[in-house]
Amino acid sequence: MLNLSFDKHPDFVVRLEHPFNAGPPPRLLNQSYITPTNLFFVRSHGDVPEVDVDSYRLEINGQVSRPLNLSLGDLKDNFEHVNVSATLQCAGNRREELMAVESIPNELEWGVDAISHASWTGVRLRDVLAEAGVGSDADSHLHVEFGGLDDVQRHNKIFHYGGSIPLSKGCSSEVILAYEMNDEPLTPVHGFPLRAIVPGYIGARSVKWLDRITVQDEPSQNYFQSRAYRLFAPHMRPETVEWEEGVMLGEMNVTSVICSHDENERIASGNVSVEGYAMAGGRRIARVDVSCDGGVTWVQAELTNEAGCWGWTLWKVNFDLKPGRCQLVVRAMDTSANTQPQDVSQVWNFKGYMNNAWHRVNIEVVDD
Ligand SMILES: Nc1nc2c(c(=O)[nH]1)N[C@H]1C(S)=C(S)[C@@H](COP(=O)(O)O)O[C@H]1N2
Ligand SMILES: [Mo]
Repeated sequence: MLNLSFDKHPDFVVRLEHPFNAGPPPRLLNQSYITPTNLFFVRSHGDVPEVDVDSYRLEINGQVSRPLNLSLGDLKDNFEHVNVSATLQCAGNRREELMAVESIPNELEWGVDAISHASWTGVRLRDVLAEAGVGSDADSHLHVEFGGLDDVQRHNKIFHYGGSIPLSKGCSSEVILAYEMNDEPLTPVHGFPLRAIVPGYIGARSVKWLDRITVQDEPSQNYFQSRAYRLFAPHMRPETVEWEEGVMLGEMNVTSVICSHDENERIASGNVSVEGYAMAGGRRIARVDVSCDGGVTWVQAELTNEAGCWGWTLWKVNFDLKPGRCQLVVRAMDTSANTQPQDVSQVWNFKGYMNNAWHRVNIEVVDD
């Protein structure tokens, strides 16, 4: 049996024990640009599979001219090693705020913690596909399906987790098959021995315990591509859902979050540093605005790191706060001028995905 704490930080917030799903306390989340592995959030739909690395093989098949069957050693010996600094964010991040609008049964109640950043080492997916005889064709309508080794149960069926991305994305240089996270071999809970890393896309496409890559005409038929991780119109409910009508999620939207303060926290008046993260899938953050009066007036935050397109941006701002209740609010804009919706009720959907409303934290400021 694997140890259920999975070598995580003692303050890790467990959302579900079986299978293990957990994230870091917000205050520890933005302490460093690269999230230490013991603070990196975990989202798993099934139990962690035990993988024997000696017999492990990665199969590449489907619409390829040379199907491949590779050991971990084959991958490391035959392809260029690359390093990608990338943030993973679950499409269910900040579901908690959506649940306060209307309940969302049978889904995990994530706070702002289903996001983390790591340095990933592996080989480019496009190099492996080229070896299998698949060219980098930006106009291709093909898809790359990733299959994992974990068993997942949904609607009385047990199957392996999977998902897909368009081949055009799969041939971008940032998409890798990673065997290391923060310069160490992947830990079991993060996908040992190999996982896909698809920067800019929802975390669900970065398939862990990867053992199968299939090039095919259509997106994956796997439950986690064809039903889950679709975005539905606000009026849709589980009873009325037409699964094909949901938008299959890929690229992440622009979001920003306050990490330094908890809801209903009491703090001393005077100079207060408000801090957090902002993120846009594949675009840079252009500006982060923060308000301490519920969105009436705004100041521009300082962006404290030079992020590429694939990583989050950390930010901070100082306020001189007087005693009383106050609402902190953050909103960001990316370099394509995408902004965030003002109110969480505008983005409610019955699966609870992609909440990128302005993030609001109510605090009480008291005399020193
Ligand atoms: N095989 C497999 N891969 C998976 C998952 C899973 O349950 N099984 N969860 C996905 C989801 S929904 C997310 S958000 C990310 C989380 O990666 P992490 O656990 O390393 O943070 O892994 C993705 N890859
Ligand atoms: Mo996810």
